Order: sequence, then C-alpha cells, then structure tokens
Amino acid sequence: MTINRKVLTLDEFTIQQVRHIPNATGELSTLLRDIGLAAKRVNVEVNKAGLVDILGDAGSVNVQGEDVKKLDIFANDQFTGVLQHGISCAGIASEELDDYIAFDDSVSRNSKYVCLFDPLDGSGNIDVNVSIGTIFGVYRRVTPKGDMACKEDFLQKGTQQVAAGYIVYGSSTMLVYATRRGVNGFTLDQSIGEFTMSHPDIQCPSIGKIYSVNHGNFFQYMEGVRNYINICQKKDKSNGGPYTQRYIGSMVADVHRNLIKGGIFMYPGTLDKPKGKLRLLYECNPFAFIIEVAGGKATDGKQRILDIQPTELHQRTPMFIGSKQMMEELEREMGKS
Ligand code: P6P
Repeated sequence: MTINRKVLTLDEFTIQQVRHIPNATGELSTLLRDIGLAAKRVNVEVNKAGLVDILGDAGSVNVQGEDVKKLDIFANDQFTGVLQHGISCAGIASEELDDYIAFDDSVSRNSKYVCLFDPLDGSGNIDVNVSIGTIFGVYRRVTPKGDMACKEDFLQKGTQQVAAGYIVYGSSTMLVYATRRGVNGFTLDQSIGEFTMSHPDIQCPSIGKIYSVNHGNFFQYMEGVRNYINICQKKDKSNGGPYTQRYIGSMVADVHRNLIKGGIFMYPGTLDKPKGKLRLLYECNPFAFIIEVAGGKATDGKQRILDIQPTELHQRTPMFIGSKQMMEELEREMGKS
C-alpha cells in the first residue's frame, strides 16, 4: 500500500521505499532516518550560532553552565552518536576525526553499512551567516558481519555507495539524498519538526548558466581550466549565455544550487596544491553519486570521481561537477592542454 498523501515526511518516504524493494531489511532506511534526526539537532545549534555572545564561543561555558563545543565538533558528535546507537552502521569516518571508528558492540558489528561524512562543511562561514552543510556517503561493509569494521570498509570507490546525501543549513534547512532509485529533497518543516518532501525526483538540468569557481586562484589553474573559464565569461545569447558566476565558498550551497538550477562547480588543483582542497571520500564522492543519479557528471579532470580508488581517508582531489553538457564542454577544453 502506498501512502497517497501529497506531503510525505522523510520517515514515511524511507519506510515506503522499503515496501517497494524486494528483500529490503529496512536497515538503510533506518540509517537515513538516524541521519535526519542528527541533522535536526545540528540545525538547532547552527541557527543559534549567531548568538555566540549569549551562548559563548567554543571552549567557554554558556549561560546554562554547559561547555560550549565548536559547532564542527558538536555536529560530528551528533552524527557519530545516532549512527553508533542505531542498528544499521558498523562504523564511521569523519572529516573531524584522524581515523575511522569501528563500533564495538554486537549490534554494530553485525550491521550492514558504514558511513563517511563531513559533519559541518564550510563552518568558517558560520560567523558571517552564510549557508553551511553536512555531507554523507553510505557503503555496504566489505568485511564479514560480526567482526568490527576495518579500513577497507571505508576505502571503497564511490561507485560502491548505496546512498549519499547532504543537509544544507540555509534560508531553509533541506536534506537531499540519493539512492540508485533517484534523488529526493526534503525541507524541514519547523512546525512539526519533520523533513517533508519538497523536491521529488530531482534531475540536474543538462545545461545551465551558472559557473562556480574561486577566481582568486585563476592564474594557478591549468591552461584548460583557464580556457574554459574564459569561454564562460564570453558566453552570450548566441551560444547559451550569458553565464553568471556564483561562488558562495560553501560547497554544499554552491552544488545544491547548481543541482537544482543547472550549472558547474569547479575546485581545480593549483600549481602549489595539484590535488586541490576538497576531500574525496566525504565531500566529492557523495556529491558525485548524487549528481550522476540526477543526470550530471563529476570528474577530477581526468576520470570519474566515483572511479577513483581511495588510498587514504582524507585524501584530496580536484573536483569538477555539474550539468552534463557544461561538463562535456569543460572536458573538451581540458583535453586540449
Ligand atoms: P576556497 C569550505 O571550507 C570548503 O571546503 C568548501 O565548502 C568550499 O567550496 C571551499 O572550501 C571554498 O574554498 O579556497 O575557495 O575558500
């Protein structure tokens, strides 16, 4: 039986997915609901972040006499906690933690999935009230259930993700996640404290008019990237333009906008940092999975992001992601150099 109501909550939608998938155990749906719960808790603190003078900055004691944590650490603890105390996750890796954590209790050891996340990406923007986000990817563990998770469970190619998503804490708070069945967006309805479906079956437009890149590094980019940026600047009505340059400095916000409206986001390597800044496992792989399910593309300039075989948890990669036709035009330019 399918719930025939216009507005589905995240919980209702994930449970409904279980009903449609033969042999589904509900573990993935439970994990996604756990992530939704942590996201709601983080959202409360992010929304208060502007009140630092009242709450006290990280390391201080707030009016309730509680130790105030950095929001990064707070967010990390929330996502780690719900996954550790859930029934679906054997372990986690986080941008905030040097190494992975394998949960050592019988339920976790027998759980099917591992989760990698950046708990609060762009947190440097909190002080100026710019949108920030959480990014996550979910994999089936490759080591035997019953044992504790091991490093190889976390060093899988992005193609092995069973789900990936992000939360954007912005003018509204949205949770967007993809499985191979599609990409769906849920907006937090504060009146009932639930993520409710607002963007069903998201498709990335095959072309757009927005390009996102840090122009401050322009002369450090390789020639093909510089040539493509010049092409973007010269677009006019005769060839699909004019383009607009939009760069928030918060990847979740930039990529979310381009996913919905069409566009391309680039964080290339530079002369002094050829691997760029963004992390493969918990920033680029999740977004690459989402954009490909939505019809877009994501590469490191040479190969699909999802095909990269990771060798370490925190490795970086150049990142080019967005609308299919825009990515193909970029690839043509990069192929010439
Ligand atoms: P830059 C935020 O710190 C972040 O990791 C991404 O969210 C964002 O896209 C990028 O860095 C911005 O980096 O070097 O352009 O300031």
